[in-house]
Amino acid sequence: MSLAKRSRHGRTAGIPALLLAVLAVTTALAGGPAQAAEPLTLHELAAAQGKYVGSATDNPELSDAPYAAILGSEFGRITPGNSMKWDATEPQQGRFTFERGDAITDFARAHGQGVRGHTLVWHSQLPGWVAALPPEQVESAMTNHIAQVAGHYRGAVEAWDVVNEPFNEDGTFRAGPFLDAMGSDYIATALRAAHAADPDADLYINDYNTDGLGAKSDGMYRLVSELVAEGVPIDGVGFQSHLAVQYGFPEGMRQNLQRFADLGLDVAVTELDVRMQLPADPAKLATQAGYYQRVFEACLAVTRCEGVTVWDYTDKYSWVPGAFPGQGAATLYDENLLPKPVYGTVRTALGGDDGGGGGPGTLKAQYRTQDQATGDNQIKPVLNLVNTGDTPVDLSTVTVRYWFSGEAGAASYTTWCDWSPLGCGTVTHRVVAADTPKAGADHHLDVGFTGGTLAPGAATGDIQLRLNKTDWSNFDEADDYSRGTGTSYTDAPKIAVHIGGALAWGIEP
Ligand code: G2I
Repeated sequence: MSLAKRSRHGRTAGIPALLLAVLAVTTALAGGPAQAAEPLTLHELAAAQGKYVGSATDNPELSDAPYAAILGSEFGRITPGNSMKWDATEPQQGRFTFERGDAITDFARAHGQGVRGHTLVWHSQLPGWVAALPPEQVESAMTNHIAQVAGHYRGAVEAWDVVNEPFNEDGTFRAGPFLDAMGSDYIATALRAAHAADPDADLYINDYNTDGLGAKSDGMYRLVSELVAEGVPIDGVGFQSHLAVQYGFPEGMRQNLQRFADLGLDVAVTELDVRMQLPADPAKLATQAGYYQRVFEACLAVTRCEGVTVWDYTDKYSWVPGAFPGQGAATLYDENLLPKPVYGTVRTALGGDDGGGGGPGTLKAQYRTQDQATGDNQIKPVLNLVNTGDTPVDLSTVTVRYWFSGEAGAASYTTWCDWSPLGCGTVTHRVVAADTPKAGADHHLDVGFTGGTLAPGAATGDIQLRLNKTDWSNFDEADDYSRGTGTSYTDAPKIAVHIGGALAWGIEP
């Protein structure tokens, strides 16, 4: 909607970030201090193009300080994952509780963020008393709920998911107390009640599996076309975008968003994540990165697309493993709150660098073996690091992990650098025991550098490493997580590279 409306929350307007970007460029042109500018955040990158990047969150997570720091800095809008739902706000008829939702709006205000209110009318997380009402009382219960909740958050919420998930997969209306009592008119009634309670909020209908063209999104299209024609107050349509690598990318997502925009409505991606069957592997992660990229590109390509919200930004708090046992790895940050390579993909899709000045995704590890003996008393990995980014990487911020199993014998190790064009004096090496030992990975060789810079496109060349147990007992390398058999260099996704503590390459065991 209008910029004037949006400027209620400073961070959601595009202008400050644009200015910031201009200032950063100006400083560089003026030959200012060599110190690298702070990379723009995801939200700042998006805001420079008139969009927002948001994240879902929830009350228990806000007491996790490192989590909250990233939530507050990297994202421009937040959505309460649970605390504004009916069961949270009106657990008993007429008794309203706003403490948890207020904690979310307080957090947003303190961090200059907007809030997507979620959600006023939904068949799920609905307290039992609603379904138990006689049909003739459902409408007044619904309009009262909306008046109280949207009224309470008036001025604090940018946009409301007024009606959530009203459709079946075939595009017909989903059954529930509201449809049963009022027919599909409940949707218009809910929108009118929300408009009366908060005339400034953008009012959305939100659903999943409507992201691409198909029967379900056709149902949504028919509904909102009628609402617009009838003058019902509706501002936008939300596309949840809970995707999975095993189900393919929604067909025609950009065209789908555009046809709703062409009705004169805003659109938004409201709950993006891309799950996969665990364990993750390079092929699944590549598919996932492609899906994230295409979703962001679709939003950027549609002028009326307001922004993209991820359904929490870290695997630490993703809903996926709880709802789909065996699946996960669906978000941008790992369980240790480190940005994953897909974070860099999203940055690039938003027109930024992939993490900036040593950020994620700028180094890759290659590996070759010169050790065909898997049962002797030494392990001899040869590594090559390549700078795939467009900024120099300070090697003193880089660490590399090669995982192996120690087997029986001494628990202490000796490590060696046999040769490197960097000079073995600049290469540090030690063996670290895993906190959580895994098969083939109860230890790793940890490699670092005392200094040096790797220019864009440059490679370190051979780093020839060797380790043994102090009792010189044998290894069985055949099952070692990071070991490969190739004698010439290939990309090594099972060797991890961290830059400044953030995972830049590889998959941990
Ligand atoms: O299911 C994913 C999302 C699909 N679209 C609508 C969203 O509202 C929905 O969000 C999720 C929350 O992220 C979960 O956190 O909605 C789930 C329930 O439908 C939420 O899960 C529930 C658990 O099922 C409960 O056991 C738990 O008590 O979260 C509750 C609060 O943590």
